[in-house]
Parts: sequence; C-alpha cells; structure tokens
Amino acid sequence: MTATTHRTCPLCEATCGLTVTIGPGPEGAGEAIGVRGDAEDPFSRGYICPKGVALGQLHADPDRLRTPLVRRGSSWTEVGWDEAFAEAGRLLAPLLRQHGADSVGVYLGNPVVHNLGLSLYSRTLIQALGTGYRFSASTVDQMPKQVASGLMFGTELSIAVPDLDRTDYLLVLGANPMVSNGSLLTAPDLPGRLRALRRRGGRLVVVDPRRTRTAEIADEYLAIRPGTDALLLAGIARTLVEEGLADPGPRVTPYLNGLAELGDALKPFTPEAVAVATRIPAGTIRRIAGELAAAPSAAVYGRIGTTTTAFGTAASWLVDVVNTLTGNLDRPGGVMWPEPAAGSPTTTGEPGRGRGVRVPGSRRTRVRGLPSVFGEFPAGALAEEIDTPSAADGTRLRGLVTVAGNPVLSTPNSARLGAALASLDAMVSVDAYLNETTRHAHVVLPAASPLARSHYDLVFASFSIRNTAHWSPPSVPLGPGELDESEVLLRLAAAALGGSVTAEQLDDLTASDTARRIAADPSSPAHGRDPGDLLAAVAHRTRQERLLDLMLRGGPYGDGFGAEPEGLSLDALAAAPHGLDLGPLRPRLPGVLRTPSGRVELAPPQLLAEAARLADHLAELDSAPADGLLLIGRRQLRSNNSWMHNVPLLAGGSNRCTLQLHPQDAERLGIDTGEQVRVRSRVGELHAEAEVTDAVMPGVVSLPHGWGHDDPATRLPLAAREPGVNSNLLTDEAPLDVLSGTAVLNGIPVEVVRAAVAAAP
Ligand SMILES: Nc1nc2c(c(=O)[nH]1)N[C@H]1C(S)=C(S)[C@@H](COP(=O)(O)OP(=O)(O)OC[C@H]3O[C@@H](n4cnc5c(=O)[nH]c(N)nc54)[C@H](O)[C@@H]3O)O[C@H]1N2
Ligand SMILES: Nc1nc2c(c(=O)[nH]1)N[C@H]1C(S)=C(S)[C@@H](COP(=O)(O)OP(=O)(O)OC[C@H]3O[C@@H](n4cnc5c(=O)[nH]c(N)nc54)[C@H](O)[C@@H]3O)O[C@H]1N2
Ligand code: SF4
Ligand SMILES: [Mo]
Repeated sequence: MTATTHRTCPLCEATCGLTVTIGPGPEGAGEAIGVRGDAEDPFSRGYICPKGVALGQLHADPDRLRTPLVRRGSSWTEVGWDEAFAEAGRLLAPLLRQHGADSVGVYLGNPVVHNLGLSLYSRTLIQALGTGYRFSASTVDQMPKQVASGLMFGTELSIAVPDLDRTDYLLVLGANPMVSNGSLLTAPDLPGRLRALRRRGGRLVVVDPRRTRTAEIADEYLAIRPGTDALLLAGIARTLVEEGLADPGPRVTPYLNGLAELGDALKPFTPEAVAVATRIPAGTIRRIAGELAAAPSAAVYGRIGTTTTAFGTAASWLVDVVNTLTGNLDRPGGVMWPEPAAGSPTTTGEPGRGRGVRVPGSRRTRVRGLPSVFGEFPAGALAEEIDTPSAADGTRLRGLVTVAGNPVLSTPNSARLGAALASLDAMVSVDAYLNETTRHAHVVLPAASPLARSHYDLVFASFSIRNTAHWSPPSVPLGPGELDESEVLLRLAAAALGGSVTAEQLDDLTASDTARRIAADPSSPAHGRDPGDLLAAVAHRTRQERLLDLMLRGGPYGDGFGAEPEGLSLDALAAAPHGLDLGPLRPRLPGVLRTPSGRVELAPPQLLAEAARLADHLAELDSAPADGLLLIGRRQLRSNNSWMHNVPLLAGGSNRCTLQLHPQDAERLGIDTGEQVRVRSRVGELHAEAEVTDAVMPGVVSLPHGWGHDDPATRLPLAAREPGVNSNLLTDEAPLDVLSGTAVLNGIPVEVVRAAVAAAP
C-alpha cells in the first residue's frame, strides 16, 4: 500500500509544494519515502530543489534524535519524556526562582519560523519563563530590514516585496536567489521566475562582490566593495533627486512624509564620492538611477549581503527610498505588501494608522548596554552575557533554552560562544540533532520529523509574491515515542514554572488570548464577537491547529465564524490539498500603514541619524589607506545553513568549504588552488583549502558558513566525514548595525597566508 500526501516544504522560504509518497521499503525494510515537486501546487507548479528531495532522507536519518537525552558530565543517557521534562524543571526552576527571570535566556533558531508549532508556542514558552533575554537568528539575518520597514511603514512585518512576476527591472544587491531560492521574497522556483523576467524583456542587474550564479544569468553584474551598498544606494537616491528624476507618483505622494529632509540627508552622497568607496563608477551609478526611473516598473531588492553589514538598516531603508522615488512603491511590478490569510500586523488593527515601532527598544544588555530590538537582544551579545558577570552583583545569564538553533556555528565569534555555553548552569535544547550547540545542553528534547507535523507558513505569507494559503496535514504519523513540538514547548514551559500550571492550561491561555485579540480587532470579520463563542467554534481542534483555525477564520479572507460563509477556515484549506491561490498582490496604501502619522515616513529621525553616520563613514573610507582582504560568505545549493550536512543527498560532492580568492591576490600571496591557507581575523583563525577564482573581486575572499562539523562530542557522523571549517570563528561580535543589533558577517578584515608559511618558525 502506498499513501500519497501533499505538503509545503519547510526548509527554505520558497515554500514549494511537495508530493510525498510512503510505501513499503525493499523486502519489508520499513517504509520508503519519496518526495517530488507537486505539479498541481498553484504556486510552485512542480518545482523542487535538492533539499526538498532530501526530506525523505532527513526523515530516515538514523542520527536524527528520537529520544530525549540527559547529560551528566560527558555522558548522555536516553530517558523518557517525563524524566526529561522533570530534569529540565529541576535545572531551570531554581534559577528562575533564585536569580530572577533574566538569568535564563532563550535563543530561537531559523527553523522556528518554518514550523507552525514552534512559531506559535515559542511565544508561550518565553512568556512562561518571563525572560527579557530573548535572542534569535534574526540578528544575524534580516532584522535591519524589519527595523527600516517598521520605521517607514509602521510594523516589523511591513516589508515591501518585489512584485517579481510583473516587474520590468530587478536590481538585486547582496542576494543570490539562484542558490538561496529567495529570502524576504517568497516565490517557488526563483531560477525560473528570474529567467522569465529576462524572457519577457525585463532587465536583471546584480550587485555583489562575487560573480554568483544569479550574476551569471543577469544582464549586468556590478562588483562592489563589501559593506558599501548603503553608499551606492544613497548615491542612486541622490542622483534621482538632483537630476529631477524623483517622482513617487500621484497615488503615493499624498501619503509621504519627509521628502525634503530626505533630500538634504542625501546631499553628501555624490556619485563621484561614493564611486571611490564602492568601486562602482559614477557614470554607472547615474545610469542605473536613470534606468530605474525610466523603467515601466522596477524593484530594488537587497538581502544578506546588505543586511549583515555595519550599515544594514541604512541600506534596507535606502532600498525602499529608491523604490519610492522611482514611483515603484505599492504598484504592480514595483514593491508591494502581501495580505496574509492568517493575518499579520499589517492586516490587523485600524487600517492606515497605528502605534508605529519603538526603535531603539527600551531595554539594554547588561554588558555592552546594547538596545533591545522588537523585544530581543543581539545574538552577537549572547556569549558576553553568559561569560561576563556584572561587577556590581555578579548577575549574568546562567541558563539557556535553545529552540531549533545552532548559534555555535551561526553567530559571530562562535569559539567564545561555545566556551560560554560550556559554563552554563542549565541548558535545555529542543533540536533534531546532537550538534555543535546542543552538545553543550544538559537536556536535549528531540524534534519530530518534519513529515510528521502539520504545516502552514504563517511568517512567509508576509513576504510572498502572491497571496496564497496552503495547509499541510502530517504526511506520516509520529514515530514511536515522538512528541509534536507544540507539546514539547508547552510541557517545557510548565516544567520551568515548577509544575504550578499544566501544559493544557498554558495552551488554553494561548488560545483564549488569540480569540480575544481577534474579537477586539476592528479589521477582523469577527470583530465584536464574544471570544468564548470563537473558542467554542474551534473546540474540536487542538494545539496549533486550533490557533491557526482561529487566525484564518478571523483573518482578512476569513469566514468570520459564519459572518462570511464563503470565507476561509482550516476546513476550507484542508479541502484544497495543493494549496489555494488568492491572487496577485494588490496595492494597499494607505490602509497598510501603521505609522502614528498615517503616512510613509521617508526620513524618520533614527534613519536620518544613520545617514549622518554613513556620511562620516564615507569621509573615512575615502581618506583611509587601501584595505587588506575582506571576508564575505556564500551559500551553496545543497546546504541549509548549518544543519543538513548529515543527509547523504546533501553531504560532500559539489559543496566545498573552500576559501575563494582572486588570482591577483593569490599570486601576491603565493597561494595555489588546493593549498591549505591560514585565515586570521581580530577574533580568531582557521585553516582552509584555497580555491583561486576570478569569481570574487580582488581584495575579497569568500568562505561559506554552516561548516565545521569536527567536534567529536556531536553525533553527526556523515557530516563529520567532510567537516569543513566554521567561518564564524572569524566573524567579530564587536561591530554591529546598532539600530537593529545585527551582526556584521560580511566584509570582515582578514589576513591570509599559506599554512606552510604560517607554520614555519
Ligand atoms: N558567517 C555567516 N553566518 C551566518 C549567515 C551568513 O550568511 N554568514 N547567515 C545567518 C542566517 S541568515 C541565519 S538564518 C542563521 C541561522 O542560524 P541558526 O538558526 O542558529 O542555525 P541553523 O544552522 O539554521 O540551525 C538550525 C538548527 O535547528 C535544528 N532543526 C532543524 N529543524 C528543526 C525542527 O523542526 N525543530 C527543531 N526543534 N529543530 C530543528 C537543526 O538541527 C539545527 O540545530 O545563520 C546565520 N549565520
Ligand atoms: N541553498 C541554500 N539556500 C538557502 C540557505 C542556505 O544555507 N542554503 N539559507 C537560507 C537563509 S536562512 C537565508 S537568510 C537566505 C539568504 O538568501 P540570500 O541573501 O540570497 O543568500 P546568500 O547566498 O547569502 O547571498 C548573499 C550574497 O551577498 C553577497 N555579499 C556579501 N557581502 C556583500 C556586500 O557587502 N554587498 C553586496 N552587494 N553583496 C554582498 C554574497 O557574495 C552573496 O552572494 O537563503 C536561504 N536559502
Ligand atoms: S527551494 Fe526551498 S522550499 Fe523549495 S524544495 Fe528547495 S528547500 Fe524546499
Ligand atoms: Mo536566514
């Protein structure tokens, strides 16, 4: 008997539809799982990448954890769930009691947002712990875009997304969607969609220090000195203003604040001045500005290479400044706001006006006094908050809960973090593997197979180039002894509270909060209803499905619990196994805004201050002597940050953890391809194999992140066969994009020498 189900791939932001078949394995050897693209998915139309195919192997991976583990010294014991939660409670509850809620931190990793149960119940866990020490992968990733969008449009999820399928001109900075499949740009089959843009006569321009696969298929590739995109964008924006090309258009102009202040702030950034710093000629900057203004529609898009720099927030702001000045804000083919079916901050509350965002946040870290951002602290400050007790009273982080995160490979100066984790009084990890981070935990709570959970993309609906809704039921039942992660987080929260509440009670609280929010929301079709009635309508459901049904029914397309009988509900989605297409993005100004002014803020004071800081930086760069080498990262097709190297389909092969450097630099340093080199930065050093290639520009070296699987205390035997090196041994936790607390992971000053030379006496 073979069973077939359809589900959305949870591995990256592209949200491809998959067809999963489960049949008997060869000669009764368990089950055989096949994964292929779902040709009937209206959004992905059968597209799949190697990672999606590998989900079957991930499910079957014998090294994936299936039983809770408790560590005593260096030895692990498999225990039952009751004992694991009891142990977690024994470790965490006394810390919370004796040292206060802020003695225990939480780190949420990237897969949290790809997992419905984790994204909904991690909030419950944090509230139960009561801690202000919340960290996540957002501050090694997209936080600058959230801060800039929050200040301009009113919420941290007010991110304007390129209307990819309709644009005539796409300017990509610091993103490699041919490999990454897109980020803050949810669109299955980005390679196909980029080719389609060119086929319909559109133009693709890529700005990157490395000639990536995306650059290779582009009409034009511009090599840029790392860390200088904000300057380039400021130069483009200034050109638009000075040459009279700035025209936001009659529909958008009435909703703009700050145009004059913006013009003043841009004055220092002449194309000539920024050309020196960026290495992009002034004439090219003027031409690109003119092309963007003249194109029937155009979208500027920046990602990791723009956000994980010291001017990440400034660059993210200037991306949308250029989009606005060229008349491309909120119009088809420009950048637009999706309308998520399960709701988002841009679809709730009073349309067109709101509280805006508070940036910087109100709290400060103990050690460096870094501000919070949307309630969390910079991931780059985690290690120091553990290893540096306050002089006054010795307070520090003594406990940590990690959920779906591997910060020891993913965050800057990770050697320091690894050492800090080893000193914790209590560490509990919810994860699929015993890896470089979770090996430090005292209790590891295993994640079930991604095929055994139901799924809905709550978060990526906010970044999607079409409005869609796709709910996936579990494709396989939970394995023997496995627990759904909603259950894991709720029981962990209850244990940390010392058993004073049950998981069930915490879940009911979460559901009644959700119902109350919906009933109080003036935009909801269920506005004004009795929250008790809403809960009664979904009483047949449990856990994340109960919460999701509430959100769908009370959301922008919802059935309003009967008020709009044709509207969406979980039942309606369950009846559409390939997902529902809710249409192309629609203009949403002014209703989408949640700024206090009810306008788009082009020049909020925090961003004007960033522009001033950027102008100072420009003056510094222009007078500084030539750089040494600058390190950047790169992503690889068959990788997923740090965690899928233990799956046969994705291990080894074409994914090579090499240090790429330009032939000119190689010659100067006497380095050949295949040789071992020593790379050193302010914080650390490592050895890597050199790969000489003119894909990187002179002065730039590139090493992928997510490698370094050589820690003997992990259980990743396949990954360990080709371990690579951890590039975050070199990245530095000291410099930050301060407004967003985001780490600088690109443009790290490094010294490279032949290992043989380094070893010589
Ligand atoms: N130098 C450099 N560093 C970078 C980046 C870079 O470009 N350069 N990129 C940054 C970016 S964009 C990101 S998002 C971060 C990622 O940072 P992290 O999220 O900290 O790291 P990941 O490698 O994604 O690790 C995910 C963890 O979740 C576990 N996991 C996977 N699926 C599940 C699940 O369903 N449930 C549970 N409980 N666990 C699961 C995996 O085993 C792994 O331990 O890395 C950042 N680090
Ligand atoms: N195959 C694969 N896909 C993934 C992931 C993965 O690990 N593997 N990770 C997923 C995650 S968590 C994310 S956040 C996304 C990220 O998605 P992307 O941002 O598209 O991915 P990257 O490949 O990191 O692209 C960043 C690019 O920035 C360039 N760059 C570095 N410094 C600079 C600079 O100063 N200026 C400019 N203009 N460019 C610069 C790099 O050379 C690189 O090409 O990918 C997701 N998809
Ligand atoms: S592109 Fe992303 S969502 Fe699509 S199959 Fe690959 S990993 Fe999954
Ligand atoms: Mo990411």
